Amino acid sequence: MSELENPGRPALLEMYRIATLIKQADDRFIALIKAGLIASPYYSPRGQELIPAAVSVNLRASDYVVTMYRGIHDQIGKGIPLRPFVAEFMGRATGTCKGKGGPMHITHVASGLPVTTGIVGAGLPIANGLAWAAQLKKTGQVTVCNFGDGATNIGAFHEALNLASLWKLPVVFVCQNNGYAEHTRYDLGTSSATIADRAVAYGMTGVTVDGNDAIELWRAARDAVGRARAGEGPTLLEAKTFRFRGHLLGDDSHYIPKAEMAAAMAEDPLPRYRAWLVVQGHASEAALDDIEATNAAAIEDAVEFALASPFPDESELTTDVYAMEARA
Ligand SMILES: Cc1ncc(C[n+]2csc(CCOP(=O)(O)OP(=O)(O)O)c2C)c(N)n1
Repeated sequence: MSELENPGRPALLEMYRIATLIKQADDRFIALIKAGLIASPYYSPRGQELIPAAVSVNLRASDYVVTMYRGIHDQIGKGIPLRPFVAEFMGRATGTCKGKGGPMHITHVASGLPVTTGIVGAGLPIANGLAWAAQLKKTGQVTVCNFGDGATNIGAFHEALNLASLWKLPVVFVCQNNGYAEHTRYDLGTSSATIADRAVAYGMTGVTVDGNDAIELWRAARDAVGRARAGEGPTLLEAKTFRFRGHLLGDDSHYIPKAEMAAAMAEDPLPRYRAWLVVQGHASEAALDDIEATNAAAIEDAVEFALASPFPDESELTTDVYAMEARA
């Protein structure tokens, strides 16, 4: 963990709270899927928790976050309320989209989460739209757009970066580079040595950081959000990380060399961050245990709420689906 300027104790502990809440929710969701209580493909963000934790402590409630199918970490990081969030994940009528969006389309505008998309790279032009609206309305809002390394080979990525740079849009493009796009290793699908290198072509700041280092992440996010907020335009922030549970649940990661997997596991960001907080005197083991116990209680409350909630009624099938109806 880097020893440079750090965010101070409240933000350090808030990052721990968010990162562990993500890990605990991920463990719980997997248990529920295995128990047959959730019927959905599941894309675990395990290993990537520190990224949204460090980004979100630099955001305001009114800022936007755009994410994708591997997105529960970004959604929890932005502060989506757990009850409607888990209910949506389980397809219940009390969910953020009345149970009709499901895990691929978690949307909660009040928390600043207007878009979750299953289409790789599709979030970037949408993030530009949100950022452009904020720029025109002079609201001071910043939009953070999360995606993987594979998304940077999609045309929309390049179009979005070009426009965002040209118009100095208040957007931070966060590439969570976990080394694989589905089953394709980074260097078999991507021509540039780093994702941040790609920023050069668009005249914007590009930064690569260790996605396992909370302080390095926090500092890079603070600078990028600050630039966007000050009207200095977008940043491409690449956080190098690793996904511990394969592309989606059930993937045995056979395409990842065993030594690479073992090395990544040894760098698990959460125990590293916990140990650092204790050694540096920012928190006691007991204080960190308390944070995790509070998280566990909040998750259980949300799961119970969701399980007790009904599925949407068949009569609701086309409600909120068509634009004409939404206008009526
Ligand atoms: C436009 C499009 N092409 C292909 C897919 C199928 N697909 C789903 S996830 C994925 C891999 C994306 O990898 P990356 O962007 O690195 O994100 P990660 O899953 O590693 O977080 C692909 C190819 C898709 N959903 N959308």
